[in-house]
Amino acid sequence: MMKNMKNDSCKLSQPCPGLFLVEDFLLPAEEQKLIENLVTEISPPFKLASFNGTHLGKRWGVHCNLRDRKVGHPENPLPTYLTSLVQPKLNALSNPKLRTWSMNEANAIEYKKDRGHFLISHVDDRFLSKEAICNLSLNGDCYMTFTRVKETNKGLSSNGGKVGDVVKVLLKRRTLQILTGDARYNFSHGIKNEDLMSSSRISITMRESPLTEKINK
Ligand SMILES: O=C(O)CCC(=O)C(=O)O
Repeated sequence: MMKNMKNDSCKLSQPCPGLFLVEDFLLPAEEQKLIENLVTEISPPFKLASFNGTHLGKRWGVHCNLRDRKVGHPENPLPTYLTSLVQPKLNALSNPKLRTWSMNEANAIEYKKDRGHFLISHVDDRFLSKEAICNLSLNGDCYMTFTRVKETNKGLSSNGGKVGDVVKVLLKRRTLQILTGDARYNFSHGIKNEDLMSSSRISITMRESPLTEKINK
């Protein structure tokens, strides 16, 4: 159980170094509101994506071009259900990495189990997004597989471990994941189709880009 975050009604855990889980981060009614907004809003729509696995996806905020490693102007503004519902709840957690954290980029993914959807194992770009990455699970549970791809850097808190080590993490619906340190930089994360535990699962991943100010000012 981790000690540096307080939240009276949430169950907190750290299944992998640097990965913090906050179960029941959302109330069932808040989860329903987010799902309803995500599936009913016309712009942006969910579209079939194949860049990092096959699934339905949409994104908001600054445009991170992973190929050129550049950050461009926002294409779709961040929706108010993220900026006014989720952002204040994130800043209210006592994790020091989230105290001044402010999302300027987010994407949602819908996985349909019967369509074979999955997420390719990847490490989020270390230059295009700041350290803390926040991720919400909605509508269904799944296992996410974390695989160590690098030894621990000096200064990151870790129990050690070898490249290739695998940690399977149960993500229940309404759980918040906060990826920092080792989990953020030295483990890849992905979701196999067989590890989706319901017919549909939706995730929202929120990031802060450090490069935006230079480009937008
Ligand atoms: O579906 C998830 O929970 C993870 C999504 C993710 O890692 C991403 O969008 O980069």
